[in-house]
Amino acid sequence: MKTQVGIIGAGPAGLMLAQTLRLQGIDSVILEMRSEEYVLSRIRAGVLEHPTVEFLHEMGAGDRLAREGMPHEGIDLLFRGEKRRIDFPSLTNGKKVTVYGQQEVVKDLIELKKAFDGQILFEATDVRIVDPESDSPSLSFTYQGEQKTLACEFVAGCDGFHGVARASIPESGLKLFERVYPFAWLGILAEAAPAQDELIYSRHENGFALFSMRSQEVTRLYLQCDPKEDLEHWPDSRVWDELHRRLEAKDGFRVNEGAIMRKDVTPMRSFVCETMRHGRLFLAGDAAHIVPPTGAKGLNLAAGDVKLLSDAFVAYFRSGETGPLDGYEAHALKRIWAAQRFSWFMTRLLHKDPGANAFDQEVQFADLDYYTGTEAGRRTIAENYVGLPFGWPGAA
Ligand code: RFL
Ligand code: PHB
Repeated sequence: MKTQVGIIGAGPAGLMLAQTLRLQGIDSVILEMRSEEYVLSRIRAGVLEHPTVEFLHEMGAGDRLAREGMPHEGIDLLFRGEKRRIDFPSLTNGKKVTVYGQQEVVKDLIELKKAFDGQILFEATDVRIVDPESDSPSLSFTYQGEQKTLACEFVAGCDGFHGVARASIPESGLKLFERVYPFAWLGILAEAAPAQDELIYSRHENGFALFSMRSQEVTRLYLQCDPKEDLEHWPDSRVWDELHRRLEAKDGFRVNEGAIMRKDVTPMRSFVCETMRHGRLFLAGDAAHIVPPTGAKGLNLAAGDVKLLSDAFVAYFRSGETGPLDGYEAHALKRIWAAQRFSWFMTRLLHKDPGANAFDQEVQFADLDYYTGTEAGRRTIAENYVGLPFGWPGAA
């Protein structure tokens, strides 16, 4: 087997890369260790930035998104019982975000890949990157019980935080940065109509809570909890009590209850691997960086990486230019660090830090007052939330 770009991982990063490359006539094969059903049922992100939505349209994956995605023109920050709204269009020259589940993006992209060349091998296991430093790297793997080799010109490691791509770069060459937070999110998906049409981020005495949604019938909710939280201690009744408590607002807002379809705990971490290239291996998406979900940036950062990387591959395959590939890492890191900063900032602004003293807490409330009570503050949040332009800062 042979291809121009061998892609590891059929998450948003790998699928978007395959699609953008295909539109430019560049051939790719995706190796995914999980089954198609598993990949399609993974519930994760929900908020697409303005540049991500444009990018999905450009790559021909925008039809269902345009029909079913829910445009959002603002968010509420709730603290001390009061909701303070951040209005995106008036603060960002008309931009907004779209709520559309990550699994829907993945589904649309899998359908496109299957329709055009069918080159996604699900349940491809034991993937190993062979000779990434050479001009002819390859991927060895097991597929349907047989050992296979895929010869590639380049390898794209789009295999998420726990994948093999980053792990196959020699440790001595890795430049890593990390922060682990002393809390996690307990998330639920409920069969309940969203009680209002915009998201609410709440800073409550008992901890952070987030009200979000997936459709007119499904609400997505999160509660700050301990990273080692045992879901056994969270029967549905306790989850609802705590959500009502943390999301109570003076305007009478109340979450609608419904059957809980899923309950999970997500740890919170900030992580950057600045080494995004090793020979002919390039990392994109969660394989190179993780953000805490408070800024809704993970999937959107993956999209930004893919835009730069696909443009760089196109320049190489069209005219043999290597400059954009050489510049990929440095350029991508600018937007990655900007999103890291915003995700860290939103996390700190909205969570109850178990290590904070009374002084720290008052400073946090002063911050909340400033960022919601002044136009400069609101603009900072709005501009980052709707998404800095791809190619940041060059494209700003
Ligand atoms: P993914 O989605 O993890 O996909 C990686 C794929 O690679 C496969 N894989 C392998 N395949 C072959 N061989 C191996 N050795 C392999 N190892 C792994 C995996 O099976 C998988 O299919 O990474 P990608 O594509 O970089 O996409 C990143 C996003 O998934 C992630 O950043 C977001 O989900 C983060 N995130 C959010 N991002 C947003 O932009 N907005 C949000 O609102 C948002 N909310 C969230 C989130 C993530 C969450 N969790 C569960 C971590 C909310 C939550 C709760
Ligand atoms: C979600 O709907 O899953 C969601 C929304 C906003 C976030 C994180 C997750 O910041």
